[in-house]
Amino acid sequence: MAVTTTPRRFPEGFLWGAATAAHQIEGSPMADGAGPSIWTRFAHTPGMTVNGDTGDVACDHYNRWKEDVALMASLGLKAYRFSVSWSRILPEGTGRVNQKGLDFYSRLVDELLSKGIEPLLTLYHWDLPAALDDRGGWLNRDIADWFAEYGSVMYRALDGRVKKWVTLNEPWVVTDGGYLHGALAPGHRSKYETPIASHNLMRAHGAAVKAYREIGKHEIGLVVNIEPKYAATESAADLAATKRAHAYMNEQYLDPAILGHYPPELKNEIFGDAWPEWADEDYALIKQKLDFIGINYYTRSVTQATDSYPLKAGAVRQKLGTYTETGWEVFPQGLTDLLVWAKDRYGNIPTYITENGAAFFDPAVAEEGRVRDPLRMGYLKKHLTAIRDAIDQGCDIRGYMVWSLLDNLEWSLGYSKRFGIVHVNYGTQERTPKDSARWYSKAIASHGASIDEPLPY
Ligand code: PNW
Repeated sequence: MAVTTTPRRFPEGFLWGAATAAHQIEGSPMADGAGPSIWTRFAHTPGMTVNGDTGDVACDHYNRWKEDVALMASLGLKAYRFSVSWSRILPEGTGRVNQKGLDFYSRLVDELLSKGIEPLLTLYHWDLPAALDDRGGWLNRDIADWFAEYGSVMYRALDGRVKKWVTLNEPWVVTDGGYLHGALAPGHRSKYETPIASHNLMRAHGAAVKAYREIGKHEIGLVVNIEPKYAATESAADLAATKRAHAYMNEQYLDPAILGHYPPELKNEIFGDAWPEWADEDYALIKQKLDFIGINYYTRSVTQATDSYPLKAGAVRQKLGTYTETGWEVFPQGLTDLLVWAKDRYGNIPTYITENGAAFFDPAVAEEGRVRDPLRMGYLKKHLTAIRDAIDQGCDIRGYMVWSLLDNLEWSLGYSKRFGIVHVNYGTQERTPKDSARWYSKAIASHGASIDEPLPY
């Protein structure tokens, strides 16, 4: 007798998309009256990026937005996550609005909608107006008001056409990279500044959500990067280090935004006397109802106690692991684990995977106009399967955005790392969908059913 099994499914209306960020793809950072951002300034500071790469041209998306939307439509994308460059809209960060900057995003959104692609708009993906950095940037408490002002300009211009808004992308990376280790703009290295920048990011997030409730009618959320931490050994030292690393990276931002307090490890075990006492009204501002959370997932960490500063924890490389070109272990099970963890801790808030993907060395574009990228195809297949496993365990997952639509500027690493499902020739700006893009198109068209088929090679 034939046994019939119910195929496991992605939910109705699941949003299949791809993600990018302004500084990484747009180019023309000073066009049409825009002001400089900290990334324009940082990349033009000698020694800060690999090969001195800047975002002056990037993928020239500022001029090629229309053909890029046509490309998304040809791949069958249902959603596109992008970010707005704050200093195109408010060249000084606050005050005067630059209409030409707004027009660029307005045209982009109209074009997406005309092709049936839902826009997900991120207000802050790391490119702070340089004029605000000159006034202290994320260290100045006034930034909560500046950010709410900028958000309000965007809501008034685009709410209704845009129905899914994101305040911040990855506050952990902003502070750990920008204020603690200095590898990202604005390039500071201070244990004392880091908690202040983190706290002001969260106050700005809260203020922007609050402003949205007065102006907007749709949905707004926060995007964080989560990297599940697994203890390297069962030793008390490694278990404690794992707990610290988890609190620092995974709970530091979602806890105050959703639960209204910081994990105690931040003060007691990590920052010590560098951790300020915050007023109750700050916590009230930070904790706003979120319509959804976005999670960016790339890898896990197997954690051990080290003498690193100030976390005293580090990752152990896995002898049998597979690593991408950014040195990140491929570990799909971590995505299922973290989604189940987030459901249990934060109460199954609607969740989007707002980034997931991998940098691999791709062969050059072959003569037939193909790029064979089996490693990336395998990465996507395994991670989509991991998401479906989480859905089967009751997680409310609403969509998936692959990072990234295009090969692009990987921040301080420049153009050396390629995350795109579409290859970009930086000499000619020609776009060539890689085999992973073809594979992903098929997954979208089959509503996820084809991810169970064996890979073509
Ligand atoms: C994300 N980490 O950054 C960003 O949102 C993207 O702009 C970026 O291009 C992409 O991932 C790939 O790097 C991250 O160290 C940077 O855990 C670092 C980490 C996580 C995410």
